[in-house]
Amino acid sequence: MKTRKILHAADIHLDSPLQKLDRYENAPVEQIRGASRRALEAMTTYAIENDIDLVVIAGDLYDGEWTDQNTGLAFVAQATRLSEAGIPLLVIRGNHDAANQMTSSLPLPSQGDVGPIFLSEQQAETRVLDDLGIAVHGQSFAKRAETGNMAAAYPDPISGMFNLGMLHTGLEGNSMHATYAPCTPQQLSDKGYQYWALGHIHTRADHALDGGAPIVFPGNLQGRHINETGPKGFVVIEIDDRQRCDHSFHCCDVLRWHECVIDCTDLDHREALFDRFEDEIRSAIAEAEDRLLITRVRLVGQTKLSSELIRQQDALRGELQAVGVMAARDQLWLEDLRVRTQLPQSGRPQDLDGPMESVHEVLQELRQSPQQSKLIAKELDALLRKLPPELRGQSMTAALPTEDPQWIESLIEGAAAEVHARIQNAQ
Ligand SMILES: [Mn+2]
Repeated sequence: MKTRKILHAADIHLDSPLQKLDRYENAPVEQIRGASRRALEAMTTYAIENDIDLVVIAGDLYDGEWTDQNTGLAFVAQATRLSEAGIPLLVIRGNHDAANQMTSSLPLPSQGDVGPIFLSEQQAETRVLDDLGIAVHGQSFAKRAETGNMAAAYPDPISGMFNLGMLHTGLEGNSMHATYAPCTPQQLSDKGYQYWALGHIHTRADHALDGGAPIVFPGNLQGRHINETGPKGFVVIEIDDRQRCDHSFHCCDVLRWHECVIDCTDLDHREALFDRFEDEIRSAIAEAEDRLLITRVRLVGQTKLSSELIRQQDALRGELQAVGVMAARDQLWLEDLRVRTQLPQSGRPQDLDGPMESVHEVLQELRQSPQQSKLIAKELDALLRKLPPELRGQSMTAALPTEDPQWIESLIEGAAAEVHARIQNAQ
């Protein structure tokens, strides 16, 4: 039997709503809005042009109930392209698109002996693709919170075939994700399949045990916000005639989220910061090839410019944007600037006494106590409530995100810099 190729994707979250984009000015909203659809198209094109024999999508194809049928139609269009190219497609539902979460559906291409595109949510099932020597085992989520070990009830492998298990799971769970369909890599490995095609965790990872089958999260197909940085795409599995496989990652994202951390230690003038930023941006742009790069700049380290950088954040944002435009034209958008620098220990006021000492102590207390930052948030919320209703909308909460501890932290550092500078000037 010739080499067979399976494309494994997950967590497409088609048309997932844009979070908090309205808080930004000049955001490339249309490009971001259309990104998940265009990534799905790019994945489909790859499958057609690279002789893929089977495509599997391991859950969360949809972000949830469609706002209108165009989301469903966008998937129908790509499923039809695969069908016309003779490439079977199998999909399981995850927590976001669990059977009881989705009230609308559209007709999809029929696949003859392969059966419907979506696997059952009633029980685990096996689809046998005889001509490929591949057996796919899997089950869709019936409801959002599938908290039992679904894999335990998966069928035994079919000997002589390449057995692939599709599962939407958080494995043993971690603090970042709710635990859905929990199971351990050992339990999956013991099943005796040749490959586990997982979905749910948006960061790419292989949890294979030593000598065991790959247990792979391909990550999501397209990053959706600043916490989903770096190349995104799918995994291609290549199977030889003895059912052994290799797998490799291919990116198909159409825009890329990026965090640009600049260490400002020893920085003594602003131009040096611009140079460092430009270097970072040029290499990130080269790596992103011709994609739009959306970057969040985070300044860290100890520098004597710290107070100035914190106080002049708005001006600095504009300056960095200008540097970005010169380096990358319209291929770069600066999502945000977070100044998290500190004054060098030696630059801190020494031999404090009297009012200076009290000010310093108050600031230290604010920096170190989570209770204090909650108090600040409470004070701000009280002020916000006094605004007339027409001013209190979403854009105000976006501009003053009092629930974000990092934002509160930056307020404290800004205040510290301001007080420090004023006292210095008064001396
Ligand atoms: Mn999920």
